[in-house]
Amino acid sequence: MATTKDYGADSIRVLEGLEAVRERPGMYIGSTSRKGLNHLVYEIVDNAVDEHLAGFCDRIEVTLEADGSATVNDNGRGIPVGMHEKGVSAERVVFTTLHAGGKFDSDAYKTSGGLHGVGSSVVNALSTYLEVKVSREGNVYYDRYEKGVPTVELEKGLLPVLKTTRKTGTWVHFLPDPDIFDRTDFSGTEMKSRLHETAYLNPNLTIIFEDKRKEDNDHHEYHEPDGLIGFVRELNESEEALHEPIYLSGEADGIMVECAIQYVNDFHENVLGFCNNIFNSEGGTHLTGFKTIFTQVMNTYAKEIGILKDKDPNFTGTDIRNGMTAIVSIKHPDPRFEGQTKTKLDNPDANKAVSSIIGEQAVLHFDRNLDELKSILANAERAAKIRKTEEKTKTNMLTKPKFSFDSNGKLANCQSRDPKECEIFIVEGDSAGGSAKMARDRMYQAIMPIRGKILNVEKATMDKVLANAEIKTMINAFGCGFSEGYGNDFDIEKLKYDKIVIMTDADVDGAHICTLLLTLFYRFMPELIYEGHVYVAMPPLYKAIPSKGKEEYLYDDRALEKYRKNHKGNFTLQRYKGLGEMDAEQLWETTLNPENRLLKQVGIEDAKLASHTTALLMGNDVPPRKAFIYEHALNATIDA
Ligand code: 1YM
Repeated sequence: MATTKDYGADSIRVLEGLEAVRERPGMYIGSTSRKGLNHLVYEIVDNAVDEHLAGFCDRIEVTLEADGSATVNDNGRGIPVGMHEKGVSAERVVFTTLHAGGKFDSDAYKTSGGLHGVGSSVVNALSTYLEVKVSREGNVYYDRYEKGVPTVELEKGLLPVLKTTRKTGTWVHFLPDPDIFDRTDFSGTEMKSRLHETAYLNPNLTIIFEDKRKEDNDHHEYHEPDGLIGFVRELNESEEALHEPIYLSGEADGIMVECAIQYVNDFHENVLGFCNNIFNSEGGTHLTGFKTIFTQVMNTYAKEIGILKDKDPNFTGTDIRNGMTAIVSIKHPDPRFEGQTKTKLDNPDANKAVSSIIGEQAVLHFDRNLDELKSILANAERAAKIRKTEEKTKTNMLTKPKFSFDSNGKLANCQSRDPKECEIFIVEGDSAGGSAKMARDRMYQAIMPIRGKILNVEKATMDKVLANAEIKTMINAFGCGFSEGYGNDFDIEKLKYDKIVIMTDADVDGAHICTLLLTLFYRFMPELIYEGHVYVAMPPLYKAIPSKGKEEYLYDDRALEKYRKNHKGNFTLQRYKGLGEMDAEQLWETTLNPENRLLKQVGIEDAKLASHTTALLMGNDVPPRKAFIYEHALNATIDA
């Protein structure tokens, strides 16, 4: 096929648009880390899901090819290939124009994609090559691009035909551009989780995932006819459920509202919000509406049944949601998001619609299911009791003199008081802690050694958590308090360190301590993670000492492999078992010095995975925990 020729003024403008994507990829896909890489696939999948929502597609295949490329295939109508007003095939417009065509932006429910239909052209711009086959009107049409630039010559603006077919659908195949991404190996684990989630949110859709990069192909078929009910069941699979999941749904003001609820015999709440199939990690108006109306309905029942007397104060929202797992999913024709990360829904009418549908449907449901109602209210009563006791504990704690972290001798603080430049290292073990104290830049780096395992916060109650000396010291050192269901005293503005760095050994115990710390932050100080303050230090695994030339620290097995390949001549390999094996100088050089060290930023956007994992991690099995740490570390972005 011939290569690109003259595309006229319009196309030049188009290409300039895609150039902007290549210049600032983060603006379009969030980041160029592995997370951003996976996003490329989700963008294409989301278009296929839109086609499903439009009622024309019930099967999507996602394949991670052995050579690092990816293929997404659907059985919808096929992207339109006819002449667009711009003088080329509509397909070309879709793949080369940012915000492709206002026409589909405004169509109700054509909004499953997180980036509102801009997806195809963004993926195209960030791919070394991208190929499209559209099966439509009896033909298979073909197009191809390199870094967003078409390489197929059109005949009177129209696409070449490869062959005839009776089928319809769209096939997109692309290779992410290594010039753009930090790494180009998709995370299969994360992708499977997201595709499974999409299947739960779209009960009539089947998604087939295949990973051909592995020796024995990883093959999964996701079809979840029970939808949100199945989703809630999965979230609660390792818990003791108090009743069958409750499903409520309806439509108000053009907004579709769906919700599944199930209580478990545990004390935390897990309420997740989705808008147009996209997870909203920071919640938003749909969740506010849900929480407010549900609290109101349950308090009304509590008074009606006599669990609360007229003079009693109402249960708080957190009392009511004690042990609740819920998913609220809405379809909104024009979703708006708040904040930088665009993960908090902002439409006021979403609050109203959810409130109206859930208010009405919950009453219809509980009027007919009194036993369920009673067990949920009994749960709320228990929570209220605990809350009252804990409020007392907290008051007592606050009236006692504040413990100072200087006096308990643990924290070696830094001299600077400018949070923007300060870092705190939480170091496993007294010996590594001692070396770190000597090695650090005491102007900016604070060291807090922790001994062995901290308390398992997932299972412990609030007063135990607060009574734990190491946790107390940590909360005190960070300076912003802590939040939990029972009141929110956390203030990120008061954080005294820009970076909180977990520094544990690269072994199972280290992984365990790291997990416990992440759980503590996730449960009681989630903003630390959301705002990107939490990091995991990656000390080197090896030191290569060549017979001639400079010694080199190697941070993982990949680095070792590379060193082996590139290094000519003999070298001795020293393997580090733990931080304690390094002297102060080595520790500075490898792990503390911002010039050389490798830090991985911890992120929790995918709270489904996180909340799932937190529960999973706190089981008695060590292997899943270890897997989590490794997966987390791999997904994290490197802070160079
Ligand atoms: C593997 C990726 O993109 N499928 C897909 C996309 C479209 C349609 C069907 C489609 C939409 C419409 C009409 C419409 C898109 N079309 C457009 C545009 N799969 C994938 N399947 N006919 C077909 O929205 O009216 C953009 S996406 F703009 F050309 F209509």
